[in-house]
Amino acid sequence: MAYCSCDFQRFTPGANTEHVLGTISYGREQSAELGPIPFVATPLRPAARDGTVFEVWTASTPTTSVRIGPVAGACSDVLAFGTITVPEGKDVPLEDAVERAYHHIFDFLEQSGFREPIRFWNYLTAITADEHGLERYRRFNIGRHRAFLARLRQPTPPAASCVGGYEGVSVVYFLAARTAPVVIENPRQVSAYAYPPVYGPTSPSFSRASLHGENLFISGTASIVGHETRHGGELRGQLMETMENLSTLSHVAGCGDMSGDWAIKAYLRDPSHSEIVDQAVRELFGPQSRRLYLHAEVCRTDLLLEIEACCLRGQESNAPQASV
Ligand code: 3EB
Repeated sequence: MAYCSCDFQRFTPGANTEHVLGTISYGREQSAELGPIPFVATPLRPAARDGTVFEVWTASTPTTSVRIGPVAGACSDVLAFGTITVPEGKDVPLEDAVERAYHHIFDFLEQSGFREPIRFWNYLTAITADEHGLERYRRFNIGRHRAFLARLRQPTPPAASCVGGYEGVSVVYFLAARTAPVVIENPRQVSAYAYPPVYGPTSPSFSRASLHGENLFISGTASIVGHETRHGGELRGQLMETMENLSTLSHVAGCGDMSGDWAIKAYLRDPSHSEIVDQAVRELFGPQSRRLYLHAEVCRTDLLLEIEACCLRGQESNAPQASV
């Protein structure tokens, strides 16, 4: 059995919350009945627009809630989940708010003992909007990069997704462990952290995938080959290229037989694309995969979609897996 699972469901976890690491909501604000369980109210909405969906991370062992500063978290034997709202203010440049949020996250990692982040999700409001002469996503990259430079123990950053939402506030949530992940790059793509400066003053700090034990966390993946967008504005072409990138990463990670418990999240600029995208996702990851389609703004305006995937299949091994 894997050390955690990820479910997409219509309701918040009910009476049995003993194993819950965290709940992420698409379409609903904080609800009181969850008590100390970390709850993330995202600025994203389900593509289907017919109510709220919850992403629920559950551990294979009982969890304990931990709050360290502004980070709400929970830990199992081998895994920590945490979340923070990005402290944006009227006169605070986004890079400063992001840098501060990530410093709080590193405080959480150090104090909880789960020192190695293995996967980040970043949901920003107005991601491609201009903020005093620089795009907000580019400001985000500056702030994240500064915090990683100061605090990240791993030689390369772990997997991540970064997309935009339309309502509410910017949030970050993450999974962490006591051992660092093995990071994986895609031979079809330039590493994001080596993108040329045309995409912003600081390149994005993420790896294409993190492998922790036998569990694979594939970053938000789009129709990018080398460092360039392919099939700009064209759905079928972007979908084909994105699936090729996901398939390549799965193979490189040793998960190419596509067995295991897959949880897939797709971010769609146009929510009416969900049926076409679902056909391709089912074909690659199988009809038994868990799938969630969200209405989101992808961080390049010519990209129509971004897809992430988790393959949860292995026990945690206690042996260190990467040099730190
Ligand atoms: C890309 O490949 C598309 O900045 O954390 C995907 C996943 C993307 C994560 C991030 C950005 C991020 O560059 C965008």
